[in-house]
Amino acid sequence: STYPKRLEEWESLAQKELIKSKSKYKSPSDLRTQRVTPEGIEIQPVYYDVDAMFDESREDPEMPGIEPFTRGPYATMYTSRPWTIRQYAGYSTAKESNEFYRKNLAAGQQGLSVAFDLATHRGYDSDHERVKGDVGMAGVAIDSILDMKTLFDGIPLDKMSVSMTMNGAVLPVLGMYIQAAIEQNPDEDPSTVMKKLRGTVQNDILKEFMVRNTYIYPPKPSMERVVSDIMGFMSSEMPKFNSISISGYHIQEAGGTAELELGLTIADGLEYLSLAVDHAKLDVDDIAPRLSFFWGIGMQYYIEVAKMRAARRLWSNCVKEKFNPKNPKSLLLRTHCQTSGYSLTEQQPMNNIIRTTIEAMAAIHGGTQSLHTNSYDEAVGLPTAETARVARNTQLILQEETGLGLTVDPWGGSYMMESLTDEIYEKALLIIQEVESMGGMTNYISSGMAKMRIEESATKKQARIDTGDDVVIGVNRYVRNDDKDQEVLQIENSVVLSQQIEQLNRLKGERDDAEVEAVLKKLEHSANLTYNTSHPDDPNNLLRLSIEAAKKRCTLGEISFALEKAWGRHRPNSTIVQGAYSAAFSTASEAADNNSKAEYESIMKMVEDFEESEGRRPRLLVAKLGQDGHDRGARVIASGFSDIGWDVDVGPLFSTPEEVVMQAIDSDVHVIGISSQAGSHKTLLPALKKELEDKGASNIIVVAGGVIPKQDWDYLLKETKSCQAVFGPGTRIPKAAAEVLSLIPRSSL
Ligand code: SCD
Repeated sequence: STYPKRLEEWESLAQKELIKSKSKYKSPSDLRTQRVTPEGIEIQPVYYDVDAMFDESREDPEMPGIEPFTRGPYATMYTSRPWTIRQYAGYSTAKESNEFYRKNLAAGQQGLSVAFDLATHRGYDSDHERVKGDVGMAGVAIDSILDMKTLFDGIPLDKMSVSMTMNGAVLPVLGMYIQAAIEQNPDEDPSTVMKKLRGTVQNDILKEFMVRNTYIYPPKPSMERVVSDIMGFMSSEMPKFNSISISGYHIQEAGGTAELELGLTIADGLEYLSLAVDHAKLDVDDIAPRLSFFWGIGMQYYIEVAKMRAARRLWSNCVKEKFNPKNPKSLLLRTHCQTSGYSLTEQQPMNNIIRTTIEAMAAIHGGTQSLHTNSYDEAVGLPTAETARVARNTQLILQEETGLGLTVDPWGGSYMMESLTDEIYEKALLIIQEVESMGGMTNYISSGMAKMRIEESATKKQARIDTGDDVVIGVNRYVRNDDKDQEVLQIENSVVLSQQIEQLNRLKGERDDAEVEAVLKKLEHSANLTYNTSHPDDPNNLLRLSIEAAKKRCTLGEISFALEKAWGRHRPNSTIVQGAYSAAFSTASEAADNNSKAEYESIMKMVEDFEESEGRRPRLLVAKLGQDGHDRGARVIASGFSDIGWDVDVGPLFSTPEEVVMQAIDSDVHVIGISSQAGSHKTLLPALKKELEDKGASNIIVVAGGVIPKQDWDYLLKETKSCQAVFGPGTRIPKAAAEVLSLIPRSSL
């Protein structure tokens, strides 16, 4: 027989061990189903290279720095330059964020990564009525160039590499950043300063429409005018700046599997290149080398390393096939990584340090260029100075104490890793082909397919946790109830707000109104043009005009609104995925906890009893208040409750308390469930309660969930009585559904 002898020998040994240990697995092949990943990959008990067993003559091995770059974009990788330690941060005012950045740089951080608040993301000045609860909460508030100059005070922008996570309001933010750099160097020619700027802007609007939701304008002008003009302008004026950071991170955070994250993100990248080449008539070799990527790194260690290796091979092969560039750099996938926020637990927060360390190692073994490690308190709020230090030190220790960087692609050649890399490559390629068959990513997103796939995956993921199929220590196994409350950073929203308004008034008092008017008119005029303005010399190029607007002291809200007048604001529609949650309970593996199935059935029965006694099902409105667009939690709750038998309405994103109350009354719901992830709960929940009272609808129950620190529970439940229950992160859906149901007063009792 040609069956390798050692393999036979292994199988018989393994069989003996299984019998001896009285394992529930009857034969070695049963071990394969021990762990099926959410991607549907069966992790094998042992990998081997069948070909090598028969044939000693091996192929020329892949090498780092050489096409298709599976093993890394650079030949020497960390052996000559380690990854950049780049911690994402920003909060409250520009002044406070600036102080924080300077301290971090002094303590070993190597590059900046700016987090903006949600008002800024969505193109509103801090004094706009829709953003009262959002100013300064989840990032730094930027209204004008004055704030931008403060943010980088004492940090030389012609030297420091700066990343900015901005997508919706990317034009005013870039305009202000570039003008701030120019004003830092008054003796130099502006164009010389721009040529020195190093960094990255996220500018990845496609994934905003899929998952992150901080868009402003509809897809067409967002792509054909905003992204396109930025790519065009940067390609010649700012050649060291990465014009897009194409993000899979947010797809993973939204509950997407690794194959979805990889496939959809590479497809996004191909769509941006098509936009540059076909629409903007730019040269692929002027654009592709400055596209960069961004991955989320979760707890599936092997899968994450394989995903990063497959990503480089995929990008290289796809770009070559579709665009045939001449510059080898056009095929290089360079990436930033961030450890997973999703994997962090509120319970036993110290465990998060361990999770983050393992994820950081996966990013490093995957060959990342730049890395952010999360702080262990981020399941409940923004990091404190103390927890941010632990997160940064995690990277310093990995970089300087361990020797992890001494070998390039240490997993290369491992039977397991090479096999997983191939497998994920193939799975992601199928997704890319599905996208291409629908005419590219813009069409795929507008058809609703992208969102549907991600939400289905998110709902299944939640069900894997709720059934116990996926173990999360402290959440569904080894649970303890004696956790001390975690101290969290408290931001005084009203203080930030009043400082921002003061600064805005100062700006408006000092500037030349006629000049402001004139440049805003130019922006609006350009937005109404129908031809391609991406060429850097075009006087109507929107980034060129945004720099001029920043120079003339236009505010972020004014610049955004000038464009909004021409394009309008994008309004998303919302549908709920059905059946995915309950399906996971019926197919839960043997490893799943049987009690969880019984619990699930008993809560379905409670809902039926409710319907019998009340004449209708319990009805829930799931709503999001303010500019917080993180809607995975809200959508998973909506799907889960609906599968359990509730009638569920999902309110539109970015609602005001008034709008939520109106919808609740119109739909005659029993309960409003508010999902809050961005820190505005202390402002907006009391406002919601007041509105319910004003409208005579205090009978409607309010419950809240999401990222709400324990310290705030009393304020919400007792002091202001603005809701009747709060559910922390990691609450299992059946438990929440039972508790909420018990809060509804029965008319028949
Ligand atoms: C690097 N270089 C080498 C080398 N390694 N040269 C020789 N040998 C080696 N081994 C060179 C590179 O070519 C480059 O020069 C320079 O050194 C810098 O290296 P780099 O690899 O480009 O690293 P960096 O400058 O750090 O850039 C990394 C990315 C960049 C390319 C990935 O785009 C980046 O920093 N992205 C960060 C994005 C970010 O912070 N995102 C946060 C998102 P040249 O340039 O001259 O070639 C946060 C977020 O969204 C959170 C969630 C949310 O808010 O919703």
